[in-house]
Amino acid sequence: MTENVAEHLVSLMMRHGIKHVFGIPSGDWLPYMDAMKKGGIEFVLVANEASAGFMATVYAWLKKVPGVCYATIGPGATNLSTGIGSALLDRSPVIALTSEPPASMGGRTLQMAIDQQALMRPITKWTTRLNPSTIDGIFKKAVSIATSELPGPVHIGLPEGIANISVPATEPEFTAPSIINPPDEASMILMEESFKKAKLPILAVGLTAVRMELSEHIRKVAERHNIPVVLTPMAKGLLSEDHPSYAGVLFHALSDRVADTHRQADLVVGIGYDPVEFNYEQWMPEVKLIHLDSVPADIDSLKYPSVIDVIGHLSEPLIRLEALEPISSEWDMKELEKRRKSMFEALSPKGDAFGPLVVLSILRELLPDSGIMTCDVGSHTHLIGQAWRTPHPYGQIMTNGWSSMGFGIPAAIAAKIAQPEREVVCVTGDGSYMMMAGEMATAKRMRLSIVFVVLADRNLELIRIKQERKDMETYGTILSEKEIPTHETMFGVPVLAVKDTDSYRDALTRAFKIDGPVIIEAVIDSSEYDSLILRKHK
Ligand SMILES: Cc1ncc(C[n+]2csc(CCOP(=O)(O)OP(=O)(O)O)c2C)c(N)n1
Ligand SMILES: [Mg+2]
Repeated sequence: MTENVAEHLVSLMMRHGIKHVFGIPSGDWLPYMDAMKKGGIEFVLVANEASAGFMATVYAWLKKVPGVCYATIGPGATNLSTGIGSALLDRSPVIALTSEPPASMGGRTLQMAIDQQALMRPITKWTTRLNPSTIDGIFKKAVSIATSELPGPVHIGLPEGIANISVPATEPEFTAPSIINPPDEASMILMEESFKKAKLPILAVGLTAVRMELSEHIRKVAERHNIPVVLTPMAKGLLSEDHPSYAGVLFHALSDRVADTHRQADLVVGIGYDPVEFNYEQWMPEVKLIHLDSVPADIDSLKYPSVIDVIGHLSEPLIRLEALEPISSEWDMKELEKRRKSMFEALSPKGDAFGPLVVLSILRELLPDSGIMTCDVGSHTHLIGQAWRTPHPYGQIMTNGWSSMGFGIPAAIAAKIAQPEREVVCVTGDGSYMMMAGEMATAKRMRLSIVFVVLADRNLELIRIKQERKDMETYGTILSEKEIPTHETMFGVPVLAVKDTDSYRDALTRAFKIDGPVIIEAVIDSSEYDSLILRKHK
């Protein structure tokens, strides 16, 4: 029995639970799409290949399978590269496929052709070309590299013309994600010894802890020892904002108030703390660090000479910390509660201003706790990072490693595809929206019930504020001098334009009942950002 390369690739993907591939086709890709249609994988046509990379990133997180995206040769591949960057720096196991020139044209001048292997090298963990005679081995290696720590993208170039070559129709083998071993005993003993001596230790929780699903362990360690916990933005959801140990999110709005807690620490315990979001030295007091992660701490060792690396799977070391006698914590948990309350008070809407705070607070009220909110990159992200109550990991989805504008809309589409039973909303800035507006056609075509809230402030606010803080004149950051006229629909998606709180609440209530995507254009007064974001971190 034989089948062709395209069919075999599809059966390999099916064997790994992959049900969707995101991209924009080319002529050479047609046999692969045909095989997907017959084999039960949906090809999701997008408006821009960058979205395909973002979608594969988010799909992988939510489905716990490798995310797959495709782009054609040359410009398709360069567009896709922006999305692949997210898989790399937001740590998602993605298999990126691109069409490449056939081997016979190697080194020749060819329309659309660039060296795609060279293009992909710095933004992937591994890049190769598919060879029909070793297809199973290549796929196995791709899955294994993509899913091992730190997870990330791999690239497989598909030389043009190989799709119809016959290969044996063998039963595809399943490649399980690599097992992460517990840290070595000596490092865990060092960890225990240092932890027992601390009076004011703080837990700093990051992205790896989301992947390793450590919420329960983190909560138990915090409760056992009565100590505060800070989170990176992408670790939101690992500890409830109402928990007595919750001390806030690093880097984002009112970071100076969060610093009032971590400044006092005499020991930092990084739990899955990935500096790709925010380097330790940007916020950490100059004290000892215990770094529990899958890879050693990346930290300035002159400034922070005292680091204990505890490298491996983190369940075991956290169970050990849970089992210790409670330390004599000197943390004033009443003061911590006061700080937490006053921080959330400062992040709640005041008066009748129609700004980002009220937009977020009404959205939080109307979105069920089981829902997912994705966001983009800008001032709004900084506010969301601190203000958005996130009841479970991946309840809020952002890109704080790669931080590419344009992430939010495709992320919402992928979330709805991966978990259709959940309510999905996206909060995006107007600049970010402009980058990915075409994906409204994707959401419409797929009849995805997603509410897209566009914060229309006619500015690249985050950059405008940075400009202002440097005493520079506003220049090159204004998207539109005048209010942009609202259209009733965008690519067939209804647009509800609102300018005040009451009409926003009505529009949102209506939007949640509409079958299919809806855009809410919230024309906001953005002045709230000025006092809340880009504060000191130490
Ligand atoms: C692809 C990309 N280009 C540029 C930037 C730099 N950048 C970060 S935030 C931002 C402004 C975003 O504007 P908008 O989406 O309107 O959000 P706002 O800040 O207004 O809330 C820019 C230009 C980036 N992060 N990614
Ligand atoms: Mg804006």
